[in-house]
Amino acid sequence: MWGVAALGLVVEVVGMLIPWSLGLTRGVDPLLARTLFWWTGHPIVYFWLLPAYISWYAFLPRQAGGRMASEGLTRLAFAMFLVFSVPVGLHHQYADPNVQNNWKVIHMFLTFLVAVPSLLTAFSAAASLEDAARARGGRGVVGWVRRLPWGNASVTAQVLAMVSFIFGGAGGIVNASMAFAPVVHNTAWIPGHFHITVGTATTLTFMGVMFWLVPHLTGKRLFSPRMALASAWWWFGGMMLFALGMHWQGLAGVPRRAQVSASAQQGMYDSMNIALPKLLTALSGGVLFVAAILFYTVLIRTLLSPRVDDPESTPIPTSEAISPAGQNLREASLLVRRTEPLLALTFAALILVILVYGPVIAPMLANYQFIPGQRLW
Ligand SMILES: [Cu+2]
Repeated sequence: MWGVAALGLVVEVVGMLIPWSLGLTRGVDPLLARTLFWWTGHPIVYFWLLPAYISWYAFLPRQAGGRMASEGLTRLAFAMFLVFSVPVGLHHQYADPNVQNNWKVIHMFLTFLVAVPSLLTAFSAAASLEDAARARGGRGVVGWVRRLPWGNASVTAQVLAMVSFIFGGAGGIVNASMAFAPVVHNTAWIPGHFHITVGTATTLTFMGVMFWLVPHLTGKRLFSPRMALASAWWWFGGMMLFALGMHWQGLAGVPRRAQVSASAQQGMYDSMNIALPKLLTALSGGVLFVAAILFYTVLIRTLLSPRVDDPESTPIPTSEAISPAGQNLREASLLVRRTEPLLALTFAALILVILVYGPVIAPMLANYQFIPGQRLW
């Protein structure tokens, strides 16, 4: 994925920015630069998200006392991410001129396809948690949720992270849609969206992973598991308040960045009826500050505590699958060289990227305009 995703930024930096900075060219073409940037810029979110997914598939089921739902489904989800993560960058450029609407629409539909592996993951994660809760005596259609190991800070942090990602994913579909994007474009909605995706779904997952990984790597015991648990709940609560306040303000029209002078802004905000969402956002800062203090206290006190076990004596919580890889899949990886399916998928991803970016970039190259811009050096 990184090989394919990095190409855009590499071409932009090596072909445009470095020659410009050395004075070899008169400027850059901003539209082409933006397009190459978003080729890489969209898949950058998977740099955060996929490690969290790996934890949800490979470790969390075991930690909760259950099994991963299906190995085949897991492989399919990651294969779909590889193929569909890159050819979607125009969904960041709906407002850019000189890009044909047809291509924006095609990138939009490919973006919606990325929702498929995310929904597979939601199904798979819920199924493995249900498996864990039923093994612990959970009953009922939803009553099993109570039997999850809510006292385990690592599990709780990751389950709360998944809950936040339900709202983050729903908002993402709004952002990706050409019909709704202009409503939320450049408003407070957007940073609200980041805070429940990267700021909670992935950050809180990483916090949960650290609660077992740091003891595993150092041979030290987690300092105050109760404080660790509290930090997860405070972070989740704070981010939910923040996101509610910011999405709400965005819909009211509050800009994402300060765009006018402070006095003019005051008059503009007065007409918006945003006292309540502003209060929520302000409160959330305090809640998140408490969460951060709790988290870093746990982390630093853990690191400063004496070593009590061999490093790596805490087991890595690797999950088994309820439905392991089928006979075909296992035979395929024995008969065919293991790397071949991966190569074929990478090749498919590259072809798709060329198909949907070629006709967008070719006219930009044909109409290249040197814009001098500002020299900051
Ligand atoms: Cu994107």
